[in-house]
Amino acid sequence: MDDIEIISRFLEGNLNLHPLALEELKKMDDSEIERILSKLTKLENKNVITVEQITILKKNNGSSLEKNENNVVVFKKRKRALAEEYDAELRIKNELDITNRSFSNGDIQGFVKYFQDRFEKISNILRVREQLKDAANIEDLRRRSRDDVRLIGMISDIRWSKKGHLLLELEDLTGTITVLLSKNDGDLLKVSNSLVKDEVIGVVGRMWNDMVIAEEILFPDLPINKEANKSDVPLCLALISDIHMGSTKFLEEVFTKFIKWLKGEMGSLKHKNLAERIKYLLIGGDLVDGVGVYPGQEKELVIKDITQQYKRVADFLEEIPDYIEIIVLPGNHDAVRQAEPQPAISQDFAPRFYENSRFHMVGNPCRTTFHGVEVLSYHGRSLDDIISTLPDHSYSKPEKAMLELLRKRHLTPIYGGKIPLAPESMDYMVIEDLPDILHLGHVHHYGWAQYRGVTLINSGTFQDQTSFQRKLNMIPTPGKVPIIDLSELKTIKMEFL
Ligand code: D5M
Ligand code: FE
Ligand code: ZN
Repeated sequence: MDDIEIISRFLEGNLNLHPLALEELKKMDDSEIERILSKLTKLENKNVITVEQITILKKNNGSSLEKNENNVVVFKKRKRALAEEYDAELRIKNELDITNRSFSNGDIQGFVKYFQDRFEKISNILRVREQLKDAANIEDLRRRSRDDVRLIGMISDIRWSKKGHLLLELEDLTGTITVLLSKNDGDLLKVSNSLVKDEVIGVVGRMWNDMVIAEEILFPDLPINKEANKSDVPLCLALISDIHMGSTKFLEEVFTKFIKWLKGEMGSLKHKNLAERIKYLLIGGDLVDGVGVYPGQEKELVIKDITQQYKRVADFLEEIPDYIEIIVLPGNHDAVRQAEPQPAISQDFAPRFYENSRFHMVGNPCRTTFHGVEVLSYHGRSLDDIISTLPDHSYSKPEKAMLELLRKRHLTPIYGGKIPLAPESMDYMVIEDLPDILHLGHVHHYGWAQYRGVTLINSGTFQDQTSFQRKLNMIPTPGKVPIIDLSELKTIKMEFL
């Protein structure tokens, strides 16, 4: 409708419009205008209709027109939490979740298939690059007369030659070849700070005897033009991990504050308004401290039975308003197999999580879509390997190590590091489709970064520094909780310590 049509429709109902209200209505389609008009004609007091009144009547903001005690129709501000007004819209990608799908029996055939799948998936990502679209098989390289070559391979060995060159052994499905990064090419050699065994890379170079002299090393990386998805409803997602229930170092007061805030019982008005927009809570593993996870753990436990530990977590989580959906993935302290990918925490250990459909028990890693926003969650054990293997990384900057995972397009690029990997028939750890948010935990340190349209978040912990972490000089950041505004894809850091 144009200005005149809107004004006359409202005049027919004896309603005068403030100019700003008219502006707001002009943005709406006809059916929305008619819907608002039909509500306003019920109003007893028909003063000039303001833009505020129009905003209140917009769809889904929770306010309404109701009759008061004198039977007069008035505006009623919403009393329920905003997130309660909306239906949940989350989709768990079961096809990328190992729960109930594990076929691994750990035999050699399994490992061969697993590595082939890893290689194929990542080389397909690399092949999209202009420079690599004609990359050759390693076996064919030696037969070529041209001396400039392009290849894609998995790194099976990294070593320094006596003369100070960097030598990579690269493997594909047809053979292996040595790639030399010359000590005289300082810029190229910088890449040695981020290369790890078992990752798949692309090489541009030239043949020299039986070797490739590298001119450029290419990571699968992210395209530069990725647009982030956003939700069209004003809901939020809270990300946490590493609660460590049962540990003497579990910070009960801090966790209680967080739950109280979710219930709307704590915080400034601004923070309360934020809390009531939270529709989802995603827990990235290590809900409990577990038992027998490391030698001597019993001395650091207040709850020594794992079922009791889960029972206590459930006591806390069941306090959370019931319109909040809770997604739970396991970590290395949880009661599931250690080999990754890990299936969901089972009903045997955590029965109460299976009694209410608001709990979504998923595997590690897992992919979830919230109102169109894609979240990839992984507990984060491979960060230990990245941080201990590569020179530029530390526990105080987990987002930097997470960036390496994104650039390598793999959640656990180093095979046979600290993490046992199960040779499933496909590699669940490849980052094939790009997420909008990459969420990890495990290192107990808050982290945030943005890279090419992806938000990287480490959700920290609710456990104080353990004696082990003190020995390593690891300083955790308990009680910091990232809240994702799904409509703007912004992160708000809440602190509960
Ligand atoms: O791990 C929390 C962090 O502490 C993570 O970065 C690993 C490190 N950590 C803790 N215990 C050990 C042991 N025993 N060996 C090596 N690294 C460790 P979390 O999974 O919460 O224990
Ligand atoms: Fe942990
Ligand atoms: Zn952990």
